[in-house]
Amino acid sequence: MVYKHPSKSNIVILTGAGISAESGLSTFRDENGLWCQHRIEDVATPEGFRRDPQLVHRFYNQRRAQLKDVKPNAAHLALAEWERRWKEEERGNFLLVTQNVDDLHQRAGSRNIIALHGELLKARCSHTEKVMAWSEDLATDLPCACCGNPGAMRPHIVWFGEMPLEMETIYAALSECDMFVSIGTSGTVYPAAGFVMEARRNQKARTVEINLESSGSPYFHEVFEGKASQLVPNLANSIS
Ligand code: BJW
Repeated sequence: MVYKHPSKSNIVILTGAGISAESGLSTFRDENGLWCQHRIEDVATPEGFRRDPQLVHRFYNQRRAQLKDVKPNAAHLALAEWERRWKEEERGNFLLVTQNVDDLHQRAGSRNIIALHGELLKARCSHTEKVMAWSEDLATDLPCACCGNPGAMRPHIVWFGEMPLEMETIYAALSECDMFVSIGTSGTVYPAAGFVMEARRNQKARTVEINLESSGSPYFHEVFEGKASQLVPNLANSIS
C-alpha cells in the first residue's frame, strides 16, 4: 500500500518499550517485563526513592549499564530515516515523542525528539533541578556534580505522580498533526495514552497503531499487528 500525503503534512510519532524490545531491552507489562520483577511503588515513584534510594539507584544503574550492550534496531533506524527524508523534502514537521528512557532513537539518528519520561543518560540535582549528562552509576554517597551534597543526584526519570516533560510542545504538535503513529506501547500510562485522542480532536489526523497485539483503543483508524522492526520500515516506506 502506498499512502499519498498532501505536500505538507505534520507527523507525530509516539513510541514505547515495544520498539526497543527487539534490541534486547525489557518492556514493562509483557510476560517477564520489568513490572513482573519489581514493584512500581518501590522503583518508579518519588515515595519509593525517598524510602529506599539505594534500591532505586540499583534498578536504574543496571538499566543504564545495559545500554552499552544494545543497539538500535530496524524500527529506530526507519524512524530516523523518515524524519531525515521529511526534513530534506520540506514536507512538514516531524516530532518523535518517546516514553522510553533508553537512548536508541538518539543513536539511530532521530533529531526532533522529546523523551517525555526522562533519560537514563541524564541525572538531576534534587536541590537545583539542574539536569546533567550522566553515564556512570548513581549512589547515595556520591557527591552531586551540581551542589556537592552526597546523594543529591537522582535519575532524570519521570516517576508516577510527576509531570512528564515538554507537555506544551507535545500538545501543540498534536493539535496540528496530520498523522499520529503509536508504536510498541500498551497505552496504559497517561498522559501519553491520551495523545491519540488529542490528535483526533483536530479532525484531520490519520491515527495508526503498530503493536504486537492491538492495545484495543478505539481511537486508531488503522492497526497493524506485528513486530515493530518489520512494520515500521513498511509504514515509513509506504508514505510518499
Ligand atoms: C511490541 C513489541 C514489538 C512488545 N513490536 N510492539 C488514573 C487514571 C488515569 C491516570 C492516572 C490514574 N492514576 C494515576 C494516573 C496518572 C499516572 C498513570 O497514568 N497511571 C496509570 C497506570 C493509570 N501517570 C502519571 O503519574 C504520569 N504523570 C502525570 O500524569 O502527571 C500529571 C499530568 C496530568 C495531565 C497532563 C500532564 C501531566 C507519569 C507517568 C510516569 C511513567 N513512568 C514509567 C517509569 C519510568 C521510566 C522508566 O523507568 O523506564 O514509564 S512507567 C512505565 O510505563 C514507563 C513507560 O514509559 C510507561 C509506558 O509503558 P510502555 O512503553 O507502554 O510499555 P508496556 O510494557 O506497557 O507496553 C509494551 C508494548 O509493546 C505492549 O503493548 C506490547 O504488545 C508491545 N510490544 N514487543 C511491537 N517487537
